[in-house]
Amino acid sequence: MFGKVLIANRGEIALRVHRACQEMGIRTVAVHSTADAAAMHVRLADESVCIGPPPARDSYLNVPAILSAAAITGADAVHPGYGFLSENASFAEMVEAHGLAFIGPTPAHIRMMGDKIAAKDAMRRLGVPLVPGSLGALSSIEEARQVAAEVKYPVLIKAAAGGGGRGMKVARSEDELEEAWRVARTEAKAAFGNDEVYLEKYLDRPRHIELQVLADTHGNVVHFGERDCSLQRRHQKLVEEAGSPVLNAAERDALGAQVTRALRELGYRNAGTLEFLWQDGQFAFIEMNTRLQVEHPVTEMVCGIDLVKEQLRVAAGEALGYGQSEIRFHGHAIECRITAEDPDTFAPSPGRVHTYHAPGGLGVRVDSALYSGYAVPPHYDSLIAKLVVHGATRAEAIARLRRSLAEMVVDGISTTLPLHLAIMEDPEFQAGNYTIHWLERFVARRLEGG
Ligand code: MV4
Repeated sequence: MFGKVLIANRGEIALRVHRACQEMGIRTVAVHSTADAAAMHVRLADESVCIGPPPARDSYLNVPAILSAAAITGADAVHPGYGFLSENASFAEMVEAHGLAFIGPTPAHIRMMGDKIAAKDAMRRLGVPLVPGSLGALSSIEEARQVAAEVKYPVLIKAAAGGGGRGMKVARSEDELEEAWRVARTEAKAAFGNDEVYLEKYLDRPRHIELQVLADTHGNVVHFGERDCSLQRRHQKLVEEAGSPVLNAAERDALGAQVTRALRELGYRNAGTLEFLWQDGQFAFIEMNTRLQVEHPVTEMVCGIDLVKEQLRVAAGEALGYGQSEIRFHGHAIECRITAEDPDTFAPSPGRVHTYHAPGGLGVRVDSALYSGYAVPPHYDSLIAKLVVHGATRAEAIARLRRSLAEMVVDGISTTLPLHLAIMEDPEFQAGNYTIHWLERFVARRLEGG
């Protein structure tokens, strides 16, 4: 096992990785910007190195500074967390070139999945179901017209280098296609330096369901079930649950078997998540994330495993040591992403937290780097705490979240706690009756209602 791991991240996820290392007897190195000198991830790590000024591009994205920090502290592995450099294939390559282990997939797999066309092509060849659309990149507007006529309108033009909702344009009919094609390509070129686009039939009311997988370097691949991440606003997830209210055990097993077979074939390693759109009982693969995700705790709660420890073990070359049949799903888990934002307008609300009080009790977990007196810096994303609960049933998990949200105190800044409480109290949410569009409408309705 590794002796020392450098954690190339900040906030709650840096703390999350530190905790796994600590329990495994691995020492940790925190890196931080000057804005984060008093941050909890720095306080708890065994060592810390300042890697630059507040802007992420000069610190948490500063590859030479991070590699130097690893060298001077004698770290033997790097955990990238999520965001920042976590899905940067060149960074993973440089980490390995410096003789360090990258705690994640191979650079080649990160690169493949970063290209949404290559990712879909690989999954198609491996028999994973996709949304109907173009086979590969569109070479001309004529080809776009032809494929759109085949799959029928409405259609979406998506950027190969996109993902997470960036670089997407809908065309509801043939008159809108040329404009969508032109705008998507222009935006993709400007945002990613790559104007390759592809086309898919537009699904109008899907759920976003993703599957958590883990692979060792000995050919073993398992899945840890699905998460329903449909409750999002402007591509920011607010609530995630495991399992999905719309899947039964047989459907989960069938999807899992198909996906683990595909990833074994691909020679994938470490953790990953396959994103699907689900509509009318059908799954369609859209993208794969080659990192540990924000919402991984709901999976941990229903499976009773520590995904970060598993990442560390397989990155060190250990075999999984268990099979799919030994992974069981117990009860239901829900996560609320509490952010430092106005709960009505979503305006950022950085600043000093006077009082922080975390809820507790059976089945309650809070992943947060907050403490009383901490100042949330304005330079980074606004996530301040993940409140995750487990219950024997979905109804128990919701009841537990309602009482935990009511117990939680974050004073001095605005947070989304009141919005989360309102979601938990909503009858449609309680019935599990929602799509990817539900939350935007809920937020609008709440605002009108005053
Ligand atoms: C789609 C779609 C409908 N049809 N693809 C948005 C983010 C990116 N990961 C894929 N996205 C979508 N792709 C087809 N063919 C609708 C979305 C989408 C979405 C997907 C998941 C979660 C939230 C979403 C919000 C708006 C649009």
